[in-house]
Parts: sequence; structure tokens; C-alpha cells
Amino acid sequence: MNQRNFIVVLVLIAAALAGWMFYTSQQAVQAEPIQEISTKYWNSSHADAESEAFIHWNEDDPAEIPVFCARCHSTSGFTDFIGADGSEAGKVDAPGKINDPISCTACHSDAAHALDSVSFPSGNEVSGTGKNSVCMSCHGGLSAGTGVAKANEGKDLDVPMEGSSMQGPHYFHAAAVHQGTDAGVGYEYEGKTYVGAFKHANTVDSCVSCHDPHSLHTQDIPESDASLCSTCHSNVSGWADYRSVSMSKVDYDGDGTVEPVFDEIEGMKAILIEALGKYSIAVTGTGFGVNFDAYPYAFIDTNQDGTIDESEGIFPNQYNTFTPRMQRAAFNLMFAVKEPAAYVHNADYVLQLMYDAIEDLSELSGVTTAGLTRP
Ligand code: HEC
Ligand code: HEC
Ligand code: HEC
Ligand code: HEC
Ligand code: HEC
Ligand SMILES: [Ca+2]
Ligand SMILES: [Ca+2]
Ligand SMILES: [Ca+2]
Ligand SMILES: [Ca+2]
Repeated sequence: MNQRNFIVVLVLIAAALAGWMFYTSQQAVQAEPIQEISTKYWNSSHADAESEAFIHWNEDDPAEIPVFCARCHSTSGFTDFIGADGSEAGKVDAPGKINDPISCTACHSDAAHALDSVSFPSGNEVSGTGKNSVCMSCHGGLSAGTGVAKANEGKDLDVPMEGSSMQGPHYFHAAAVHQGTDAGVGYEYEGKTYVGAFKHANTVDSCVSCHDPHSLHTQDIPESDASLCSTCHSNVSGWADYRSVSMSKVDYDGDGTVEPVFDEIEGMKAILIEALGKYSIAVTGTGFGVNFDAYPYAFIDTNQDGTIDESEGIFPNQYNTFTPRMQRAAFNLMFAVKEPAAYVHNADYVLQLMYDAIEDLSELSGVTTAGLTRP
């Protein structure tokens, strides 16, 4: 959007929001000046038109975002999805525009303000989501563990599938993690129970109570320099300390030390990766390893040393002999890895999913859950 269009949009938004702001100003101590809001917004990654998330389709012919992807990768796709453009609500009818990042009008329209429920790729719906509905509609993931189960229905769990690839829920699926089994996006094993939405504490239990919806950073505390977290976690003075919050006093990853839950999750990931590797050698005869910085993340560990080096982490060497049992375990690994803030959104849910995956592989991998703790 160029500067002139932006000003036009600002004026429109200001008018549309006047009534709403009057209403909120009755509740809030002080409504935020529009200028401050737009400065915050323009510095946020939602406004970053150069980002891969908004230019990924630029070289396509035609240069547009497919219907299936447009909802979360363009304002045009999102307004189409919620029916704010006059089209049918709940589905995307037309391809999205390229270079069309998440703008004011994505989140501010009558249709957006009226949203109060969100459906997840599992088919589960969560209602009463209020102002968080916009966030949750784009951060709920693209596919769910139920999809993996369906695709592999009736197949022998331990027979390799030639040409298979690692499945995951996509990226930054914060709402899927936060809502736990209520969203049901992880691969949930039969006979196990899983935690629901992470309640945390009542001032920090929803997307916009923690995140400023415009800067996307954690909310400022009015008239104070203190961090949102420090009122309850005294060791936190800023972003750099978030990952060191320690509350649970449980050694989930069984390494003999009670660490901040962020590190317990890292430990659990490492054990799951080891389990997948040993299972793969035992069942398929091929080494398995990961490099989460290189697409498609799962590679053949040619020399079976448990790591993927530069020569192994290349596209033609991708791992493609998953068994159904491996594929569901790897889905839970991706679920935890591709949401780096899982530790603050819902640590218990990702720990449960990974623990159950390790357990499910254990008979053939030899990597057991002895010493690990399931939340
Ligand atoms: C439910 C919402 C949603 C849908 C639908 C969706 N995405 Fe995404 N996608 C996201 C979010 C959120 C991110 C931001 C993660 C990030 O910046 O790393 C993302 C990031 C990406 C990225 C950038 C990854 C990177 O490394 O920066 C690509 C590429 C991408 N998606 C491709 C697709 C494709 C292709 C489709 C359609 C098949 C699709 N997405 C559908 C939500 C979605
Ligand atoms: C990603 C979604 C999103 C985007 C993009 C967005 N907003 Fe908002 N905005 C929200 C949400 C959610 C709230 C409600 C916050 C609350 O009440 O806690 C809000 C609140 C507001 C308010 C009321 C402020 C207040 O303090 O009560 C104004 C005004 C506003 N936005 C203007 C804008 C403008 C102008 C832009 C573009 C520069 C913009 N918004 C972009 C989601 C968004
Ligand atoms: C229309 C889809 C859409 C909506 C609505 C949306 N997001 Fe996003 N969000 C994205 C995409 C796409 C990215 C990745 C942007 C990029 O890579 O530049 C992202 C990135 C983020 C990030 C990462 C910021 C960073 O710098 O790494 C946070 C945090 C975030 N969103 C929070 C929210 C919150 C809170 C809301 C609701 C107020 C929200 N999002 C609404 C699509 C959306
Ligand atoms: C307790 C406060 C809190 C709540 C509630 C919360 N977040 Fe976050 N979120 C954070 C913090 C803190 C980070 C950054 C963590 C880090 O970088 O280590 C983060 C990071 C993110 C990111 C970027 C990284 C990632 O792993 O996805 C997105 C997107 C996001 N949050 C969206 C949401 C959405 C959507 C909701 C509501 C379902 C939500 N958040 C609820 C605190 C919160
Ligand atoms: C109003 C008080 C309060 C605020 C504010 C708060 N927390 Fe918490 N936090 C708690 C409580 C209470 C727990 C323990 C919850 C539980 O285990 O059920 C907790 C637990 C945690 C955990 C451990 C989660 C787990 O499952 O073990 C992390 C990480 C965390 N908080 C990070 C943050 C961050 C980052 C912020 C700021 C963005 C924040 N908290 C703000 C009260 C708060
Ligand atoms: Ca539509
Ligand atoms: Ca530990
Ligand atoms: Ca550890
Ligand atoms: Ca190797």
C-alpha cells in the first residue's frame, strides 16, 4: 500500500471505529491515539510486505495466492474468508492478491468485529473467542493430526510408505497450541487424554491480553516500564528472560535437572528425534534425521551418526520412507518445533504429544519413557 492509499484507509478506519472507540473509551482509561497504533502496526511483521509469507507466490503464473492458502497470506483472502467483501462467509471464493500483507481492514470490519468462534483444521470449533477470533483464524494451523490418521487408515503401522514425506501443521500455529485438545490439532493417541486451553492467569489468558494486536509484542503496562510478565514472574525484565521462566518444578525430559519449561521441551524434542532415528534404522534400515532450517526438514542420515550434516541436508536427500507410526510421531515433533513459543502458549500439551509419540515408538526404537514425566 502506498502512503496516499494508506491515509485514505486511515480516514475510513477512523470513521468506522469512531463509534466503537467511544464504546471502548467508556471502559478503558484512555483510548490509544490512531497515530500511535499505526506506528506500531507499520513496524510489525504483519505489515512486512517483503516477507516470504506475502511474496512466496510472486513468481507463480498467474501471480496470485491459491484459494487454499489465501486466507492467512493476504488481506484480500482474509476478508473473503470472513465474508467482509460480500462473498460467502466461512470460505475463500477467489485467489488472494500477492504483496497484500495483513492490513487494518483485515481485522477491522463489521464482519471481523462480529466473529466469536474459530474452526480448526481438526474440524473442532471453539466459541466465545471474541476479539481473539481474528488472531486464531490465521494462527490455528493448516492441517491436523486427524488428517494424518485418515490418510493412513487401515495401513500397517510399521510398513514404510515409499515417496512419503514429513507432515506438520504448518507454521506459527499458536492458537492450535494454546487451545490444546479443544482445538485438537496435534496427533492425539487413542486412549490418552490431553489438556485443553492453557488458563495461565486471568490477565494473560487470551491472545490480545498478552499481545498488543498492532505491535504484536507483549502488551505494555500503562504508565509503567515493567514487563507484563514481571508482576507474576519476578525474574523477568524483558523479552530475553521469557524463556527462563520456571514454574512447574518437574524434570519432564528426565535429564536429572529441573529446568525452565522451555528447556524441558527442548530436551523432549531431542529424545523424540533420537527415537525416530533408532526406530527408522530398526524398521526401514535407513537413517532418519532433521534439520529444521532446511526444507523439507527430514533427511536421510546416510552415515547414521544421528545428525544431518551439510551434505545430507539437501532436498534430493529428503527422507521419504515414513511408516504410519513414524509419520504421526513426526507430526507431533513438527507441532512443537514450528511453534517456538509453545512453552508459553501451552507447554503441557506439546509435552504430552511428544511423550506419547516416544512411547508409541519405544518397542521398536528401544528409546523408552523411563525417567520421563508426562504432564
Ligand atoms: C491457517 C492459516 C494459514 C494457511 C491456510 C496457510 N498458511 Fe502459510 N503461514 C501461516 C502463518 C501464520 C505463517 C507465518 C509463519 C512464519 O512467518 O514463519 C505462514 C508461513 C508460510 C510461509 C513462510 C515460511 C517461512 O519460512 O517464512 C510459506 C512459504 C507458507 N506459509 C506457505 C503456505 C502455502 C503454500 C499455503 C497453502 C497451501 C499456506 N501457507 C496456507 C498461516 C497459514
Ligand atoms: C491483526 C489484527 C489487527 C490489525 C492488522 C489491526 N488491528 Fe486494530 N485492533 C485489533 C484488535 C483485536 C483490537 C482490540 C484490542 C482490545 O480491545 O484489546 C484493535 C483495536 C483497535 C482500535 C481501538 C484501540 C483501543 O485502544 O481501544 C483502533 C482505533 C484500531 N485497532 C485501529 C487500527 C488501525 C488504524 C490499524 C492499521 C494501522 C489496525 N487497527 C490494525 C486488531 C487489529
Ligand atoms: C490474516 C491472517 C492473520 C491474522 C488475522 C493475524 N495474523 Fe499474525 N501473522 C500472520 C502471518 C502471515 C504472519 C507472518 C508474517 C511475516 O512473516 O512477516 C504473522 C505473524 C505473527 C506474529 C509473529 C511476529 C514476529 O515478529 O515474528 C505474531 C506474534 C502474530 N502474528 C500475532 C497475531 C495476533 C496477536 C493476531 C490478532 C490480533 C494476529 N497475529 C492476527 C497472519 C495473521
Ligand atoms: C501469556 C501470554 C501469551 C498469550 C496468552 C499468547 N501469547 Fe503468543 N507469544 C507470547 C510470547 C511471550 C511470545 C514470544 C515467545 C518467545 O519468543 O520466546 C509469543 C509468540 C507468539 C507468536 C510467534 C511465535 C510462535 O511460536 O508462534 C505468535 C504467532 C503468537 N504468539 C500468537 C498468539 C496467539 C494467536 C495467541 C492466542 C491464541 C497467543 N499468541 C497467546 C505470549 C503470549
Ligand atoms: C497474572 C500473573 C501472571 C502473568 C502476568 C504472567 N504469568 Fe506466566 N504464569 C503464571 C502462573 C500462575 C503460572 C503457573 C500456571 C500453571 O502451571 O498452571 C505461570 C506459568 C508460566 C510458564 C510455565 C508454563 C508451564 O506450563 O509450565 C511460563 C513459561 C510463563 N508463565 C511465562 C510467562 C510470560 C512470558 C509472561 C509475560 C508475557 C507471563 N508468564 C505472565 C502467572 C502469570
Ligand atoms: Ca468468501
Ligand atoms: Ca530436565
Ligand atoms: Ca534438559
Ligand atoms: Ca549424518
